[in-house]
Amino acid sequence: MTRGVSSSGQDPVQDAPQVGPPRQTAAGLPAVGHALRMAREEMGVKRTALTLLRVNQKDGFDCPGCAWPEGEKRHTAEFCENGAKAVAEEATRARVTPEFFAGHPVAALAERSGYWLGKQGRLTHPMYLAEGATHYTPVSWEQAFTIIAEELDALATPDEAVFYTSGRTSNEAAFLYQLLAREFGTNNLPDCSNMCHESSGAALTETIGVGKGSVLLEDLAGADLIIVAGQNPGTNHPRMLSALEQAKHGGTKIITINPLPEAGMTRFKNPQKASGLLGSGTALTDLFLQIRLGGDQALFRLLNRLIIETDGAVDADFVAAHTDGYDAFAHAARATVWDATLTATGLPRDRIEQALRMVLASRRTVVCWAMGLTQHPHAVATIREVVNFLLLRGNIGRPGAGVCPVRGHSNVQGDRTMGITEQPAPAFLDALGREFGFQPPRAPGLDTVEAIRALRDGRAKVFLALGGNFVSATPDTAVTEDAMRRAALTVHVSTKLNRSHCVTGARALILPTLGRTERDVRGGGEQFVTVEDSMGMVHASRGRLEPASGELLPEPAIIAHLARRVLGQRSTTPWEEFADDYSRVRERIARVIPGFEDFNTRISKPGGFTLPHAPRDERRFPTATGKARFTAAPVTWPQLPQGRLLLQTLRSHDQYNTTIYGLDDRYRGITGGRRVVLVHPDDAHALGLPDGSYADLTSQWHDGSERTAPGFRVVHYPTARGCAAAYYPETNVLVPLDHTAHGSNTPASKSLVIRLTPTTR
Ligand SMILES: Nc1nc2c(c(=O)[nH]1)N[C@H]1C(S)=C(S)[C@@H](COP(=O)(O)OP(=O)(O)OC[C@H]3O[C@@H](n4cnc5c(=O)[nH]c(N)nc54)[C@H](O)[C@@H]3O)O[C@H]1N2
Ligand SMILES: Nc1nc2c(c(=O)[nH]1)N[C@H]1C(S)=C(S)[C@@H](COP(=O)(O)OP(=O)(O)OC[C@H]3O[C@@H](n4cnc5c(=O)[nH]c(N)nc54)[C@H](O)[C@@H]3O)O[C@H]1N2
Ligand SMILES: [Mo]
Repeated sequence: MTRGVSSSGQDPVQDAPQVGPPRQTAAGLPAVGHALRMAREEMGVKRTALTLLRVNQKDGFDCPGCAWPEGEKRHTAEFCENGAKAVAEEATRARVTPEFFAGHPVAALAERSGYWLGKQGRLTHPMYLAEGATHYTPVSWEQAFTIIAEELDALATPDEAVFYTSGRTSNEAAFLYQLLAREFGTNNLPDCSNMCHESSGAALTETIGVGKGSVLLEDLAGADLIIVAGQNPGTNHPRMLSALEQAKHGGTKIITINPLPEAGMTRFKNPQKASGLLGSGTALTDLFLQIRLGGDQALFRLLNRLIIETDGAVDADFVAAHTDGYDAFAHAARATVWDATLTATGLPRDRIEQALRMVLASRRTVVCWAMGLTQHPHAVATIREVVNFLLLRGNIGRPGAGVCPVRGHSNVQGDRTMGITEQPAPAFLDALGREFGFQPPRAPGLDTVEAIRALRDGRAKVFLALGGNFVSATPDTAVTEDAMRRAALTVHVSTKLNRSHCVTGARALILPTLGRTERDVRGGGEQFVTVEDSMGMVHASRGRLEPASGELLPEPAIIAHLARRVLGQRSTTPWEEFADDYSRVRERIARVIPGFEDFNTRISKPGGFTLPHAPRDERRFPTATGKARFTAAPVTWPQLPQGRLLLQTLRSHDQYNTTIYGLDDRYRGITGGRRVVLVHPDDAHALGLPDGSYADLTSQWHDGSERTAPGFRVVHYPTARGCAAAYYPETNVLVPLDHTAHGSNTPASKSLVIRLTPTTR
C-alpha cells in the first residue's frame, strides 16, 4: 500500500545540489558577508541599516529568528547571520498584491516550491478564495470576518473548529487568541510546540514541575560543564555560540552529543568581535560523542549507573531533601549493561569513560538540547533521563547548573505561558473565566497531530492559523494535505505566501499582518508587543519600518475584530479597547497569569523582567509529590533492520523551518539544491550508492504502508554509522502521522527507518 509519493511543491529544475567538503568553522567574516548581501538584496541599503541595527536592542524589536536570550551587554548589532536573514525575509520590498493573485491560479501556485512562494514577497491585502473559484480575490476585512463568523456559526459544536498558532505570535496576540477560542467554546489550540519542544515540556513538568528550562545566561558562564545534545546552534541559535565561547574562556568544558559533526560546535569565530572575524576561532567542543540517532537515553542511563556506582558522586543531601523515586531509579540504572549501550549509541567505550570523568569533575553542569532529543518515539523518556542525570548530582536549582531546552520560534515559550495549549491547567481556566466572566470549556482540545486526524475524519471543519505554515510543517504531507482539503474553511493570518495558502479547504482566506520589524500605530497611539525568550525573560518588541502595505492589520487587532464578529454581544470582553491599546491586554494578562503582576510597569524597564521559576529560584518542585522526581522508564532505541538506514529530517543553514532563504547549506558544503541525503560512506558503499548518485527514499510503517520521497542526491558524509540526514520539509511526506513520541505526541521526525532505492535523476 502506498500512502504518499509526493514531490508536490518542488521545482526539480532548480534543485541541482553541488557538494564540497563540510566546514569546520562557523560564522566569522563570511557569515557577516552573506547576511549583508541577502539583506541588501531583499531590503536595499537604507532598510538594511534601519532594521539590522535595531535587532534585539533594548528599544528595538525582538529578532524573529530564534528564542535565544539577549543578555545584559548587547552589541551594537546583536544579530547573527541567520537572524539577519529572518529580518530580510520579513522586511523585503517584494510584494504579493491582488494583481499577483489575479495572475496566478491557486492550482498553479500549488505546483510551486515553498522557496519560490516565499520569494514573491509580503502579502498586502486580505484575499478570499470562494468555493469552486480558481483564484484568490481581494476582500475587505469586514467581509473576511463575516465569512469566518458564518462558518463558525454553522458548526455543530465549537470543537469542530481548530485554532493553530505558530511561535512568532506575540504574548498579547496569543492571549487574545486563546481567549477568543475559549469564549467560542473550545480548547482546540494546537501549536508548533506540539511538533517541537512538547517532549521537553512533558518530561520537565512531570519531573521538576515546570515545563521550562531552569537556567539563565549567567548560569552558562558559571558552569563547569555544558553538554549540548541534539542541537545545531551554529545554524539555528548562532548567538548561543557567543555564550558558549564566553563560558569556554572562563574555563567551562563542553561535551557535544550529535550524529553529525556540526560546524560551530567544532570551531567558532565570533562575528561580534574583530578578532573573531578573521582569526581561527575558538574550538568549543572538548569531547564529541558521535552518537547514533536515538541513542541518547541509553547513553545517559549508563552514565547515571556509573555515577551511582562512584563513591561520593551522588549528591545524597540533595537527593534526600528534594527528590523522590531514587531507589527504584537506582535499581533500574544498576541493571544497565555496557554492551547494549554500545550498540544503542555506536560509541566506543573509552569515549563514554572520558565523558564520565568530565561529568564527575564538574560541580556545576548544564544540559542544553533541541530537536535531536525531542523528535523521537522515546523523546520524553530520553529527556526524563537527562533530568535524572542532573538530579543525581544536585544540578538543578543552583547557579551554573540546570536544564536548558533551547526553544525554536522566538516566542513559542511565551505563547504557552499565555495559554496557547490544548491542555490548559484548571487553575488557568479558573482565572480566565473569573476575569472575563464566562465558563471556559474544560475538555482537553486537539493537538497538532490530532487536529489533522480530526480534519481527515470530518470531525473538524474550520481551520484558523495565527502564523505558521501548517501543511508544510506537519508530518505525512499527502495525508495532511488531503485532510486540509476536506475543511469547509481554512484561514491564515500571515506575513508571507506559503504552501498552506495553496492547499485549502472549500473556502479560504489569507489575512495579511504586520511583522516584528513594522511600526504598529493604533487608536491608542504607537503600540509595542512583548515576548518571552527561552530563559523566561519577558521584554518589549517595537518595529520601526513602515508597514508593507496600508491594508495590513496587526495580529491583536485582527483577533479582537474577529472575536467581536464571532462572539457578538454574548461576549462582555472589551475587544474594541484591546484592538486599540495593548496595554489594556497586558492589564488582563497581569491579573490572569502568575508572574506578570504589574506587567505594564515592569515591561517599561529596559530589558524587561524574568519570570519566576520555582525549581531555579527556590529549589521548590511543584510536581504531584512536591519533590523532583527520578523516573525509570525502560531504555529503548531505534531498531534497524538489515539494509536500512535511520533518517533524521533537519534544517539547512538557509532556511527558517518551512521558509527557504536559499538553496545552500554552507557549513555542510552543499550548494544550489536541497534534495540531498547525507549517508556515511561505508553505509553508502554497502548499499551500492556512490557519492553523487541518486536515490528515492522510502519509509515503511507498521501497517504496511510505504511513503516515498523521490530523487535525492546521495552525499557521502561523516555522520554516525547507520544514520542518514535530509532536509525538512521535503521529507515530511515520509513521516507517518501516527509515528509520534509517547507522552507528547510529537511527530518522530528524527527517527525514520528508510530504504534507499537507486534511481536516475
Ligand atoms: N536559522 C534558523 N534558525 C532556527 C530555525 C531554522 O529553521 N533556521 N528553526 C527554529 C526552530 S522552530 C527550532 S525548534 C530550532 C531547531 O534547532 P535544532 O534542534 O538545532 O534543529 P535541527 O536542524 O532539527 O537539528 C537537530 C540537531 O540534532 C542532531 N540530532 C538529530 N537526532 C539526534 C539524536 O538522536 N541524538 C542527538 N544527540 N542528536 C541528534 C542533528 O544532527 C542536528 O544537529 O531552531 C530555531 N532556529
Ligand atoms: N520533518 C520535520 N518536520 C518538522 C520539524 C523537523 O525538524 N522535521 N520541525 C518542527 C518544528 S520544531 C516546528 S517549530 C514546526 C514549524 O511550524 P510553523 O511554525 O507552522 O512553520 P514556519 O515555517 O515557522 O511558518 C512560516 C510562516 O509563518 C508566517 N509568518 C512569519 N512571520 C509571521 C508573523 O510575524 N506573523 C504571522 N501571522 N505569520 C508569520 C509566514 O507566512 C511563513 O510562511 O515545524 C515542525 N516540523
Ligand atoms: Mo521549533
